[in-house]
Amino acid sequence: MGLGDIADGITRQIEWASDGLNEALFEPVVRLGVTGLSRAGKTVFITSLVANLMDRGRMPQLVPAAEGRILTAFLQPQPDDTVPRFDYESHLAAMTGPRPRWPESTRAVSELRLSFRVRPAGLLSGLRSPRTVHLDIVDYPGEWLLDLALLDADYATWSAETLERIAPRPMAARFLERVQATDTKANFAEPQAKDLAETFTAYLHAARADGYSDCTPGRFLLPGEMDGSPVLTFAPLPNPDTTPRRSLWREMERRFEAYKREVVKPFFRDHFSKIDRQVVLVDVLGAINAGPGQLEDLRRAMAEILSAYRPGRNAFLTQLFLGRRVEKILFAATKADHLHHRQHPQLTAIIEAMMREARDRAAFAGADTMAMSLAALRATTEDSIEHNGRTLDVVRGTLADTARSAAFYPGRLPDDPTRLLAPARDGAESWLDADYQVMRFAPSGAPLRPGEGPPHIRLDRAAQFLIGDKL
Ligand SMILES: Nc1nc2c(ncn2[C@@H]2O[C@H](COP(=O)(O)OP(=O)(O)OP(=O)(O)O)[C@@H](O)[C@H]2O)c(=O)[nH]1
Ligand SMILES: [Mg+2]
Repeated sequence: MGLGDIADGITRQIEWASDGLNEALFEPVVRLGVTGLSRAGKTVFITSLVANLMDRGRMPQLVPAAEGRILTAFLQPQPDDTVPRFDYESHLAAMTGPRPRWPESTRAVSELRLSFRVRPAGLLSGLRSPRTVHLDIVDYPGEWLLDLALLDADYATWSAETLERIAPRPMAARFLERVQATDTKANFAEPQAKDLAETFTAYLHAARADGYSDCTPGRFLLPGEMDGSPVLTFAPLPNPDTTPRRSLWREMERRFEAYKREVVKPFFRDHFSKIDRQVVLVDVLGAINAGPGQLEDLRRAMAEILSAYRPGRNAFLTQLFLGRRVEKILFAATKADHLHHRQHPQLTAIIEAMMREARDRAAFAGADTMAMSLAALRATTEDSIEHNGRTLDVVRGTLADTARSAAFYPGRLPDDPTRLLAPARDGAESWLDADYQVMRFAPSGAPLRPGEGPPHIRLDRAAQFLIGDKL
């Protein structure tokens, strides 16, 4: 044994000793950020993760569970008294009950604390008593996430970019006509502002229904109690050469700034500033199915959101993340149960390529990142069928709309992700090589077995990456 080894051994023991002291004083809290646009799969992910952490029979890849060191996992009152509790029981009952269905789209923020009693790992583990670790998770409507990108923009820039981007979209025609007919230098009048905001909101709803991701301001889609208030009564307008006082443009600009200050900042300050681990859920398959325009839109929206994690990008955000950094970021393509597992590597390659830009920036900020494909709640089984003399790898499930059982082949994803991402970037109108489809399957409804959570794909590997080292 060399001198180095001895010294190493000593410092490690000292670290252990001081760890023990800290743990006696504090119960460590891991705050997991579950990030994703609307319909990405956040609520399903949180519900299934919690269920599978409480009953760990389907979590072999979560090392502390496999080692039998998690003694119990139980729900506790959440730490923030003013935030509603995540309705875990209702969501789980909806998905695993006798008439299985997916949870409703989320309309407000909620929070959950899951606490673990764990036996420490390592040589001295027998000498140390079990410790408590808390996992805090927040759920929120995905629409609100996009607003993170607004913090960087002033009204003139946001307006110009938005008007340019939506110009080719048919559902924007009515709003753009209104804009054409508007004199932005004229004196401000509330009915005109209201009309513009309503027409713009109608466009946002139509765009989202058509699979577009970039639908800001997010609260226009889900206003809640702010409905009709001035912070939600503005719209993008072209930049006039002069902006007289009391003009429509000036007041719209003021409201845009108020929206950022009164709506966007408080949300991110309250819910994003303390995050240590982050999972970014992306419905890649849904976007591929919607078309090249929607895939490119999704890529760009995610890149914008994630660039918020780059230090120095914006004074407010730098302040927000100051002194803390997200240590691990997992990029996950959700709903992978729509594909036979033979196609999962291709799906993973696509999300990896899509997130490259964002991932490099996060890596720059020192985070450990990983990409994978998963299904938080597996709704299908795999099969192979003969079709026109070929064997097709299909998935089987119950269709959500008709309750009929169906075998389904979604199309073959290319081995090289640029086969999809390049035409999307270049503005292609449809996919050349293949036709992609996504079916909406209902949750399977098979009763949960004792000691097991709902079926999933790779949720245990996701959990190991995100929190395995903390347990
Ligand atoms: N097959 C399958 N479908 C899923 C899975 N996860 C989510 N889905 C589908 O995606 C839809 C949206 O999932 P949610 O978890 O509600 O999405 P969200 O991110 O919470 O959406 P918002 O609340 O609108 O922000 C569900 O209603 C399901 O149809 C999955 O693991 N497998
Ligand atoms: Mg939700």
